[in-house]
Amino acid sequence: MTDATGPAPTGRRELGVAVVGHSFMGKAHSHAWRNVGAFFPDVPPVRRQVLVGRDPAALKTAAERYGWADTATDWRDVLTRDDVDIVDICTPGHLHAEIAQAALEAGKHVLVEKPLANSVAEGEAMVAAAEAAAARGVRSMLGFNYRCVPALALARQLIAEGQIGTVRQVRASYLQDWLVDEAAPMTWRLRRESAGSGVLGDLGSHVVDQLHHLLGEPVTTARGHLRTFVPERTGEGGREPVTVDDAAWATLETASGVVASVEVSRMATSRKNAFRIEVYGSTGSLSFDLERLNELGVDDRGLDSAGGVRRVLVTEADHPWVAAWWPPGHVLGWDSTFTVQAAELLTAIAEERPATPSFADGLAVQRVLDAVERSAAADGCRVDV
Ligand code: SOE
Repeated sequence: MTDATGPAPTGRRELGVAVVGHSFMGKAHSHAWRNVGAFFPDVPPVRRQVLVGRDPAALKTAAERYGWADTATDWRDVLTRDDVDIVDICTPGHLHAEIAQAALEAGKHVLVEKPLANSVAEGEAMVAAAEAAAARGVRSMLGFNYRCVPALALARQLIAEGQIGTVRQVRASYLQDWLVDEAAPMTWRLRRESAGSGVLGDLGSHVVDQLHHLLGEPVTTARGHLRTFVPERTGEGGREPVTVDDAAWATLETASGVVASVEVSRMATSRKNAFRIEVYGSTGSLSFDLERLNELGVDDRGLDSAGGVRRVLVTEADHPWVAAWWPPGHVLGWDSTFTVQAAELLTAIAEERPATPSFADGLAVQRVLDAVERSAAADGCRVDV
């Protein structure tokens, strides 16, 4: 039972989930809500209660395929339902702020897909709503799911332990090619009013969050360059201008002086989901490739060693979250990150504590993306975040 004062103590009570949206991320999150109890039996049990979508026919098909008990065509309907405790927002970015604030006000725990919002101002309002709701025991979390990759969690541990010395520079890229064909149709992701930005917010948000998470400190300055290679595409109503970036480049600096070169693109022919990050320290380095997500390249034997980079298969029981899955060597998939993410939120709810990444973590990323756009608009000059 949720009311304006906040949710009833959860303990082991079954929690009802509503997911808003049933496209790519709605499918990934449905998969996670279906499986989380099997791999993380200590979290509160969940019931896939309501799937929300606008098109009744497509919604019915998705609810049946993904195993949802009920459907709704208006997200507002789930906010008054006592059988819904968690609202999981998998919509285009322009709806994140309105739905999240209303759900938090209604006493629902909220998970929202990245990026947090389409602007810093929207993000600030969401953080204020999350902080007010937290005072009533209502939890909120942002879907930077790559924090749930065991290899990246291990990288964060190794950096924090000083295993590669003082970090000086980072190379990071997130390259896809699903827009390289000029005949690829218009989508909401290519309209500023629905997506807020292009690849910068879609993939660049993951890169910036990983910089914050791995390094444990904020990005403070940015130099940026944006490019739209295909200026118009064909939508349902004919030709339309593309009003967001197809590719983005940035040079970022952190509070301690680390310099990161970042490149994100949806036009990188042959790259499918190539999120790669390399961290270079004073005595070693780490390297990761999402298309080989169970592996971490590690050189931690110091400068006097000719050892070089070794391939660590991050599937041992003592590696982050791996014990919940399979024996060593039985590798995980991209989808596992969403199941771990769901478990992290459910654990925070049960333990009555904040969940991470928080909306504030998302706003920190939003501020960096905004700085990149401000720099790009000023011919790439260095700007403060
Ligand atoms: C989620 O893991 C994700 O990175 C999305 O955020 C991207 O939009 C998608 O292209 C790949 O998967």
